[in-house]
Amino acid sequence: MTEAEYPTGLESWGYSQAWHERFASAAPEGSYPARVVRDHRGYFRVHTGEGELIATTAGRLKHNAQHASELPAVGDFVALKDVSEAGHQFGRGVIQLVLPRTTVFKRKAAGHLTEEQVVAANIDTVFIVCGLDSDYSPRRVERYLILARESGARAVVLLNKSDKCADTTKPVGEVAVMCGDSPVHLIAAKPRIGLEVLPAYLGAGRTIAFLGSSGAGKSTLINALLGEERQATREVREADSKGRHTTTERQMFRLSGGALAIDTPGMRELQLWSSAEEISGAFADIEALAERCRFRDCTHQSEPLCAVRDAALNGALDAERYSHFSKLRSEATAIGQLRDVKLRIQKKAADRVGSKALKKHQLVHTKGR
Ligand SMILES: Nc1nc2c(ncn2[C@@H]2O[C@H](COP(=O)(O)OP(=O)(O)OP(=O)(O)O)[C@@H](O)[C@H]2O)c(=O)[nH]1
Ligand SMILES: [Mg+2]
Ligand SMILES: [Zn+2]
Repeated sequence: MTEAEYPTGLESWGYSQAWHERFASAAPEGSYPARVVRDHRGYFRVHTGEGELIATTAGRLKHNAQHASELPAVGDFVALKDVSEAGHQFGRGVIQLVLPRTTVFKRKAAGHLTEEQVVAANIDTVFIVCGLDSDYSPRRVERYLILARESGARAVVLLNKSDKCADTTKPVGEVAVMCGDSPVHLIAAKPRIGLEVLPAYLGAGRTIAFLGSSGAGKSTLINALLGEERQATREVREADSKGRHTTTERQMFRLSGGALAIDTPGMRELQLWSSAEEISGAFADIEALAERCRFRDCTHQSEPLCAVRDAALNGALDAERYSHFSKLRSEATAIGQLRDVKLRIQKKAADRVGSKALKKHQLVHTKGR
């Protein structure tokens, strides 16, 4: 327990009495609260409410982490030890502890089979940004929506570059179907069309994150909200509208209205980190159809008397939506199996360590006698 003073300045970075209580009940003596505002891969920038420090992660925190996802990420509130030395341009801190997150957007780490990666933490609203140029992909929006739902944050889809799209009714309709009760807005960040819908999400102290593929216009949006060109942006490729991975680090900005906005690099891979059940939950229309399947645990692939497959065959269910559902579900099943294998391996290792410790303990005892 620490009797830390309430850091008033940190409120402008989203801190609150509730966070202070979490901090006070968990933080080590002599540490103080801060928020991670930039991930430099390997080290961080944190804001203490009074200023920014460069921070590293305490060895003990790294050592005790079971998963990479327990390590600090942009948006996290942390307990920090100040190790600044006189004469250095920047203050230095060591992150002792990550406070329990209220929401967290995760994905399966690119290239890793079973490691999850935190994209942003403690966010109120996830903006899924999708360009309506030739990079438009409703299937990608769907993947983002699934991850956003699991994050605990509210998801909002921003269909950007409306100025590049002659007929917006088709994409808006398509995305609205999969969105359920998540709002969809049609905007154009560069010519600043439709941006008047955004302030409703940007109250003081609220945290929002912009996610989406490279070139979708996330940094352009951040600049529009900041009212200045703080983030670099770059033309997309002529041929296929793909972005050039201009933003390379996750970073949080304070907007003039007091909201905190996180810009993220476009993701090359967006693999799911969900169970098959979570996937099904995201496809409400398919769930409804599934009630008429012959088997309760029907996977809607090859079982007889499957209402979902029948609907896809006779056109009542969009065939493309059915095939996307099947693909995501089998991906999720595979990940679920890998996750189980990993858990079994971890448990075995823990048991081994446990029995070693027991032996050592017994040894000490026999010696002591
Ligand atoms: N026509 C048009 N172009 C836009 C719009 N929004 C963004 N762009 C352009 O799209 C290109 C890519 O925008 P960025 O903001 O760099 O994209 P990003 O999502 O930040 O991309 P990464 O940082 O690579 O992930 C830039 O040339 C922008 O000027 C828009 O509404 N209309
Ligand atoms: Mg960018
Ligand atoms: Zn079925």
